[in-house]
Amino acid sequence: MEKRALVVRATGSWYELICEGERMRCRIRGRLRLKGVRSTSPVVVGDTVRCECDEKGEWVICDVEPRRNYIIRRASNLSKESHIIAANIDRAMLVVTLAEPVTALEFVDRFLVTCEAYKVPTTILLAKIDLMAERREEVEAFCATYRGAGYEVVELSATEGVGVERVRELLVGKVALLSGNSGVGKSTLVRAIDPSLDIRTAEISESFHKGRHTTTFSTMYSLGEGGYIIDTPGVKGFGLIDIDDKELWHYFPEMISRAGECRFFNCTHTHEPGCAVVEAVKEGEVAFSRYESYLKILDEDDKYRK
Ligand SMILES: Nc1nc2c(ncn2[C@@H]2O[C@H](COP(=O)(O)OP(=O)(O)O)[C@@H](O)[C@H]2O)c(=O)[nH]1
Ligand SMILES: [Mg+2]
Ligand SMILES: [Zn+2]
Repeated sequence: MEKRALVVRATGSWYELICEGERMRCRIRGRLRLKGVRSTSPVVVGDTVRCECDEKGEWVICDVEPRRNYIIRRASNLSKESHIIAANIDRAMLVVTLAEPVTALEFVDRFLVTCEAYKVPTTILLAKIDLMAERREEVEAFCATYRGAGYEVVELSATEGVGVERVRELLVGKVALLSGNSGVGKSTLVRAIDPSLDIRTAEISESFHKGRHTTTFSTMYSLGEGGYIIDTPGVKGFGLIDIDDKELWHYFPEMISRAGECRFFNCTHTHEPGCAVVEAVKEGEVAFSRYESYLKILDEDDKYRK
């Protein structure tokens, strides 16, 4: 007998699935493991898998259905090993904080580039907004940068209930990936959205695995109002993979909308005369921090290849 199931937790050694409304735990068939070339795990959260009952009466994952999309990161800048964070995602939600902790803008931009490259619509959640009451200019500047680039930015305070309703709306009937550095408030947000979720269990096993080579596995929660949210552990260095230097600017929406005006059709928006992107940066229409991230990513990828 065979069953189709949704992977809601993947630790590398065991997998938790939802199959016909019921949860089950299972392992992966040995041979399948080998197919996960260059990826730390062949089965990830969000995958639809097929399982079979083995001789011992235990369910094993025997096949993974093709993925609609996925979010991937390189284990580190110099590593060739990649790690798929989650698959079959309708929307990514990037949780960013300007205080406690400070999220680096370069990290935000790298994450957004990855989402653009994999065609995953992304919403930015500017969290712990309650801590920013006296720093409104910074909040406004951040919102202007990313709204100007074409992203929705939701001001959020999970502890005071600000913006939570908008997040809930975005989640209905969808599979959403919640990402962001450790400590920005992802788990607190999940609890605010659906207080009935028992995410303590997950947190305990998460910390249990700390210190191991891969502490990065995600968990998918099924929400009371329909829809799923994937809580990822802190994503630190967010390496980009498979993106060609020549294509990088295609993943900055505000560059796309201006590149048509560049003098050269193959403009890289770095040194060329008559570059409409550089002009827009000078005019303050494209945020300098975004352009800076673009240059940094180009530069770093060069070093990586040499
Ligand atoms: N001031 C404030 N603190 C928050 C908010 N959301 C979470 N926190 C605190 O930030 C810390 C990290 O939260 P947590 O949800 O564990 O972050 P995670 O690592 O992203 O899952 C905890 O001490 C939370 O109480 C918020 O909206 N405002
Ligand atoms: Mg957490
Ligand atoms: Zn240009």
